[in-house]
Amino acid sequence: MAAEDYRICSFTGLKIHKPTEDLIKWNTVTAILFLALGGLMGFLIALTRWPSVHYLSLQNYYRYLTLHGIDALLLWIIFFEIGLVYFTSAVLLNTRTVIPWAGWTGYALMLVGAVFVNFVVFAGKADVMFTSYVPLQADAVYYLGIIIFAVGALTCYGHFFANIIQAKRDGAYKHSLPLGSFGLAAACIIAVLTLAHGAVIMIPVFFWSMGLIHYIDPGTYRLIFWGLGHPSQQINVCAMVSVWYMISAFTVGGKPVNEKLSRTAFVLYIFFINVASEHHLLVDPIFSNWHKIINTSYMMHLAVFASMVHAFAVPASVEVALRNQGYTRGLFEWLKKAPWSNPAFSAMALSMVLFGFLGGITGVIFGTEQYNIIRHNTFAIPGHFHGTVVGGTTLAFMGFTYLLIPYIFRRELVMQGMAKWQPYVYGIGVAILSISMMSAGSFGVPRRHYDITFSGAPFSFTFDPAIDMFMSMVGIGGILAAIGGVMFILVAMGSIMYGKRLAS
Ligand code: HEM
Ligand SMILES: [Cu+2]
Repeated sequence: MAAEDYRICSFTGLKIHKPTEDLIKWNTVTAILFLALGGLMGFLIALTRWPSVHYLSLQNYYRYLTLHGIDALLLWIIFFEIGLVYFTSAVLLNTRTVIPWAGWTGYALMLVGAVFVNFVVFAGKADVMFTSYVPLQADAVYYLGIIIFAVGALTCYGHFFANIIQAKRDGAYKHSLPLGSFGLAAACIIAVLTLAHGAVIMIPVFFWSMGLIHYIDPGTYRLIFWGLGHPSQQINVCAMVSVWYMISAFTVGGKPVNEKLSRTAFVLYIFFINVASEHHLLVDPIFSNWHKIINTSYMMHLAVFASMVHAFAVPASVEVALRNQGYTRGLFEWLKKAPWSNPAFSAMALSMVLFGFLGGITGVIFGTEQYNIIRHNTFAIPGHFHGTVVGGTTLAFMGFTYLLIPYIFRRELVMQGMAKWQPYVYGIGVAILSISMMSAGSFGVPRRHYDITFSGAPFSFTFDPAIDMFMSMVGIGGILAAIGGVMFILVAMGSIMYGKRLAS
């Protein structure tokens, strides 16, 4: 590879390969655009669940809810992760992407699949929501789109391994990968397992939607679907935790206090996360109690333990780095002097707090068999996962975008005053949204429900009046989160398009 294909990053000193840079740029921008669309849908459905606003029509509520899940959880997160794949397997190792054309092929497949799915949902032919549980049936184009997208994603996650093997040959690293890359390696291993489950279930369902297979067993569908659905959240967790370590390193020079321990924690994710998938099936009658309890009350805690390790290791890396910079007065001077107005840093810090306290703790509670029976399918569940994937992963990725803009796009951030506040506005909005969803859910308010007054139903039912307050707070938290989201899109896209160009 010719030397002129590389440049040296003036911020990090990393050697950056031109094709790698382009792949990161395109995947990141695509991710941000899908976040914008998914976020808009989230805003509209939050307004709909606010009882005195009840904004969307019945049909559009379910349609936009489907699109919200797909665009926000699948497309924003995975396109961004593919950007991270190239960042950690090439840039971070000072080496190159070995097969750029495979990267572009993967990207093109993902984009085609994404467009198919968006198109068919907007056309009203796939109001099946994110889980597309059988026997709800969507148009065949929907499943085809998902399959094409998944093949593309698999190509790109697979590219990670090609890159690190080549990097090893080139002598880019000696014994083992740096922690940021190691975490993404865990993510990519889980991704391969996950996408295999996806293929096992989505391909038959695609044939079923075309009338070539006549029956898909709903219980089997749910089991295999969650072999896809739950581990894919663990891809997100691995990628998010890697981003935490990388942001700590890039913003304050943080190094893991005990790297072996952090690596072991990533390995625990790989081994134990699939069995934890069963927490989605705790009310399903097809598994024995023994089975459910072993999987969700014992095995799952080994994965949770891994998160606890990271939850101490990342703040410790920040503390040690800041103490080394001389902030040693008292117990907490380092915390006070941390770069709170750097949006990459504050996004990471808030992401850890929201992920841990709102997403993590509630996940452990809702994942026990005893508790799940009264929380399953209530509004508390989206409350939990807006703590994990929105407060946690999305906020961490937003923070990393603030680093990619100077390092990869070579642009200065525009509207820096707004950027400084963005993580706080978004984080507080998501916290209000998530807490009020969980509060309403604890009074039994169902998720994915258009009309909880049950107007026109043969039997009347009313919830405890307290839920009016919580459901209104869902709207208010949603508005605040949407404002924070718009601030992010403005700063990110504004900088990418109009930011002052930085010398390499
Ligand atoms: C402006 C920010 C957001 C707002 C206001 C918002 C609001 C909502 C609301 C109100 C629901 C529940 C709908 C219901 O059950 O009635 C929901 C569901 C959901 N949200 Fe969000 N959300 C936001 C951002 C995100 C992001 C960034 C992600 C992914 C990373 C996400 C993933 C999901 C998923 C997967 C569902 C479940 C879809 C389903 O049940 O099929 N949300 N969101
Ligand atoms: Cu799960």
